[in-house]
Parts: sequence; structure tokens; C-alpha cells
Amino acid sequence: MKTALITGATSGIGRATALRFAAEGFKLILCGRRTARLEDLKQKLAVENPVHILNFDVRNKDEVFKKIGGLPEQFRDIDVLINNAGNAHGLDPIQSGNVDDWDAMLDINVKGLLYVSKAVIPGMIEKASGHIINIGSTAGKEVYPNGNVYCASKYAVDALNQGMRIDLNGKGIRVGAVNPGLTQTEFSDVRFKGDSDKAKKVYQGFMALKPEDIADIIHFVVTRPYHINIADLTVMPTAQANSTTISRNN
Ligand code: NDP
Ligand code: 8X3
Repeated sequence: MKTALITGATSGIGRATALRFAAEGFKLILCGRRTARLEDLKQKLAVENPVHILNFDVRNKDEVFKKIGGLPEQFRDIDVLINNAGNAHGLDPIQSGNVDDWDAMLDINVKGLLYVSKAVIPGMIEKASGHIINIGSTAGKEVYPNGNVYCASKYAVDALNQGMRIDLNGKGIRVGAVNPGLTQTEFSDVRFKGDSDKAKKVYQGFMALKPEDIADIIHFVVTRPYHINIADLTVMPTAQANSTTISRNN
């Protein structure tokens, strides 16, 4: 039974991936800050699968190293790392952007991903095997108006995905990114700080991707034969051509 560690498992893409991986017989380490949601998920999944929950903020590097370093024996051998935790905070022009939003995006989406990777990679090197999936974004391929710092954080994920693949080459570890386009999750609720009307409008008038669609793709990527590494995969709703060209019916 393979073991997958998923960050950001309390919602959206991470949660859907946890459900899909559980259905496919993975042992799971599920991470996030909202403990009640992690407990609920464990209760739902642990009937069939061994599930361990880790509650930490990816910004807190001491906690990241302590929690991942202190995993029980049964969960220490991590085969798949899904670096998914992340969000956008705000959608403002650079000249009026909120500095706390900038800190949050860079600290969570970039530094948090680095801390978790740093905690997991040594075990993968030791056994000369592992698979790291970095969740990037179309925002990491193309900058859009007012996306500035969020896009920068996802361009950084793209660079780190490439850098990890180079540095881990020859060590038996596969590294690849999945870059989703518009996917209906809690992402826009977080971006617009709980303004759910504004959040809903992002996905109105077309069929956005569902978190399950991305989970399905992640599962496809990690189940390819060992000699195949899907290095960089971008997926958009059919109605989306790029970050700003979206056909809506309304
Ligand atoms: P959600 O808001 O639904 O989920 C975000 C997840 O990240 C939650 O589980 C949240 O858990 C976790 N998270 C956020 N901040 C922290 C933190 N400081 N420490 C630990 N965990 C944290 O959004 P999505 O599922 O859409 O987002 C998942 C990933 O997909 C992100 O990296 C996002 O950038 C990316 N993405 C999303 C797209 C979309 O359109 N939705 C498109 C392209 C990429 P908790 O709050 O419990 O800590
Ligand atoms: C999330 C997709 O277009 O809202 O990364 O930035 S977008």
C-alpha cells in the first residue's frame, strides 16, 4: 500500500484528491489547519484506509519539520507528496495591494511548499523512490490583471518544480506540476475574504473545473509506469482559453 501526504486536504482540490486516493487504496497523511475538517475526513476514510492527520500551518517551519519528522512508524515511508496547500489573497493592482496579502501568498504558496518538501525529500532520497506533485496554476504560466503577487507565487512554483526535477534527477524521484485553470473550490471565497457573491461570480456562466476533475488527473499522473514522468500539465475548463479569455453565457 502506497502512502501519500497531501497538504491542504481540508478543502477543494486537496480534499477531492484525498477522497480519490482513499478510493484507490492509498495510505494517507492529510494536512491542514482546520482540525475539525481533518477529523471528519479521517472518520470518513479510515474505515478502509490507514489515515493520519497532521495539523499545521505551512508557514510555521518548526511545526512543519516537527510534525512531519514525528510521523508514526506506519506513515514514515512517503511515496507521494502533493504540494497543494495555497490560496490567493486579494485581487488588487500592485499600487494598492495589501502587504499582508502579499506576505500570505508568498509565505504559504512558496515558502510553505519549500518547507514541506524539505521535510519529505530526505526520506525519498534514502529509499531512491518517490513522486512529488506541485500544484501550480495557469496563473504560473501567464500573468493577468491584478494577479501580480499571486501569479508571482505560482511562477515560483513553476520554477521550483523545474529546479526540483533537475536536482533530484537520478535519485529515483519523479517531480511534476499540475497547473489547473478555473476550478470551483473555496479559492475565490478566500481571495475575496468571505465575499461569497463576488466569489460565485468568478464561476458564473460557464462550466468550471471541479476539484474532482483535478484529483482524477493527479491520480492519473501518479499511476503512470515508473519510466514516465508527467513533468508539467496544464488543464483548463473548455470555456477558458487563457486567464482572461473565458466564454460565459451571461
Ligand atoms: P481551497 O481554498 O478550497 O483549498 C486550499 C487548501 O489549502 C485548504 O485545504 C487550506 O487548508 C490549505 N491552506 C491554505 N493556507 C494554508 C496554510 N497557511 N497552512 C496549511 N494549509 C493551508 O482552494 P483550492 O483547492 O482551489 O486550492 C488548492 C491549490 O490549488 C492552491 O495551491 C491553489 O493555488 C491551486 N489552484 C487553484 C485553482 C482554482 O481555480 N481553485 C486553480 C489553480 C491552482 P486550511 O485552511 O484548513 O489550512
Ligand atoms: C487559480 C486560477 O485564474 O483564479 O490559480 O488565478 S486563477
